[in-house]
Amino acid sequence: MPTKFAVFVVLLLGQVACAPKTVLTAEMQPRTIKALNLEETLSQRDEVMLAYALTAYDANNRAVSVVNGGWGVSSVRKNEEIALAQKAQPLQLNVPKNGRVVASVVLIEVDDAGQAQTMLNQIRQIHNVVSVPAGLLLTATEVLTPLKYITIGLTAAGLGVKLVDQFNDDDLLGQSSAELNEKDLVSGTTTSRTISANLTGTNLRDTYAYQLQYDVRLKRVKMTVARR
Ligand SMILES: [Ca+2]
Ligand SMILES: [Ca+2]
Ligand SMILES: [Ca+2]
Repeated sequence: MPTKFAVFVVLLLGQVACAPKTVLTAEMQPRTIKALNLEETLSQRDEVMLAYALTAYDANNRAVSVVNGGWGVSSVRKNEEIALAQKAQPLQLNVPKNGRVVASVVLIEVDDAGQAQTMLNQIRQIHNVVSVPAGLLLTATEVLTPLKYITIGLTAAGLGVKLVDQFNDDDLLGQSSAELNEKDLVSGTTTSRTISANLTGTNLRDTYAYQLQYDVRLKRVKMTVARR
């Protein structure tokens, strides 16, 4: 029937006009944290928090955007494991074509829980993707610690100095980061990694050990972009 055919042609033209575009999306989700050995053995509890970030780089190795997250402050006892999937907000951002993404996380044992909570509330309030200003240029040749990544991310969001002040007062128990490249994509559409980080050390002759797990995912999703 001509009318049905006409409708088909119109729909087809519509499809061509709104050609699906693919977007590379990165996700980060903290999974679990387990206290194997407390930093503050005497009080038998640590007050811990996580600060984490996803940073996207373009094909020219320029950091272009960042999104920040925070969890805590939570009191933990020895051998306690905390499930974070429902508590720690997932991060998501788009990665430029032929780009890559770096996931970074730091674990902090805080001494002033009130002050740390105020900072975490601020981190959670700015839970959106911000662009990285050219002045905060991160190049591939620089050796960057996860803490540096997070500080830069929070600086880009307008919070960095406060965070560094906070870290000077508290104890950085450990840090971890992982990188996913567009080339890692399995069958060209998705790649997912669960990172297990053993965060151990000694502070004032007291040893501590934590186990942190987080997921990092990269996937290509189809997006229909209407053209006018
Ligand atoms: Ca200890
Ligand atoms: Ca401490
Ligand atoms: Ca403490």
